[in-house]
Amino acid sequence: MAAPGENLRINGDRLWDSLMDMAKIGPGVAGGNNRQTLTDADGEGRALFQKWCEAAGCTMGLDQMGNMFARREGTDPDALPVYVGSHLDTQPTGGKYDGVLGVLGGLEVIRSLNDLDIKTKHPIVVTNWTNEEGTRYAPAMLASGVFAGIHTQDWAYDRVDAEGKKFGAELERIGWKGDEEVGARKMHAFFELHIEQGPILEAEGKDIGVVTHGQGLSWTQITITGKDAHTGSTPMPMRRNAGLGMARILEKVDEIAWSHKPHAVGAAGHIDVYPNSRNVIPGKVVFTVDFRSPDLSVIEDMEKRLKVEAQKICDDMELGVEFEKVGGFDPVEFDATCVSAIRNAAERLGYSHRDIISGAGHDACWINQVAPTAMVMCPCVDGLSHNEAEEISKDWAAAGADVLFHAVLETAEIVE
Ligand code: HGY
Ligand code: MN
Ligand code: MN
Repeated sequence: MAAPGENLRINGDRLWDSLMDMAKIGPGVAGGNNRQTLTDADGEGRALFQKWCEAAGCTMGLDQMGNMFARREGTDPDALPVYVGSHLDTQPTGGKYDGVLGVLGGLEVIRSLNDLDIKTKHPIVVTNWTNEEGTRYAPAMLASGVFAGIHTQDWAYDRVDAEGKKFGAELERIGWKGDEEVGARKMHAFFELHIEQGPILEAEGKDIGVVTHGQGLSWTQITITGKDAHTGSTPMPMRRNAGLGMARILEKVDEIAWSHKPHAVGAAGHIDVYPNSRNVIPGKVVFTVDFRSPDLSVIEDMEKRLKVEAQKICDDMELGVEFEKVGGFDPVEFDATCVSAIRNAAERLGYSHRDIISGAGHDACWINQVAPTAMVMCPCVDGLSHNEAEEISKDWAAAGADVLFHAVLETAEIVE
């Protein structure tokens, strides 16, 4: 199969302008974004993405989880399409590039093919996956998980946010619930461009990360019950302080992750304290422990030790404790042929690159179960992400999109 010529490049200025225009929708308070899934801002971002795709000559498909599919026809309508995409939803204090670079990088591939009047045998489909972040509705990668048959659609529709609003109702409310059956689409391959969200590429001066694997993830929600009481008049021996129990457990979470250095990680990002009043001893806390590692046996060991240690701490403190697994996926190995297409593209284009394991979870981790899948990463400043100060350079964005362009072209087969 003919490889694309090394001079074939995307339009970096146009990609950057689109990133900046999308960033205006659902702005944060510190220069980033708060465009959480199924909010009105999410709906606005979807509408802008659809407008751009239609202006680029694509037809838009929409499935029952709100996943969007912008299709550019190939010369062989029966050939399975090459999919390319990521997510437009953001964290509450998110950056402008997490997910968005992958969706608009895919759109830039289409725009560049149009500019260059290149035809491909396989159709190409740019995808926006609903609720990748898993903030408002756990778990992360929810809609790509339904697409890959990991979760049922009914279970996904019943997920509730902190205000008790159901996923299915909110998807309907913003007007982005489609008719297509989720997962009915078959793919020739799937590629996802994403910022690294870690420090390795920048530290090593590499333009491109060739993602060979994704580390696994485990989310355990823990509910501790003690007794609300007055912080002033309740003697220390009488207290059943759920907040203190959580603090001791979080110390153990850190200890457990460090015991598997250098790769394992652990923390709790979601913490709800009840009644969360300055002069009431917390009678209840609910928090989610996030453990990750490239090694499944390490994840299983961390989950097991967490339960044993948390149960012991709560028993000693006469606190109640419940555990619920609210998210997780095993470590992922991406498709060797797709990974080679990305590595070859970086070589051909003269970009410095290195193989890398993704520290964050991505929709590609689930799609990898139903189609040949790989990812390409670009560096981000100080490795910072899930922070409004998330930043990349225009050159990094263009290099990542160039590599995506070549990998997609090689897989979709240029028709001379
Ligand atoms: O949690 C993750 O790794 C992803 O950012 N949703
Ligand atoms: Mn992401
Ligand atoms: Mn993210």
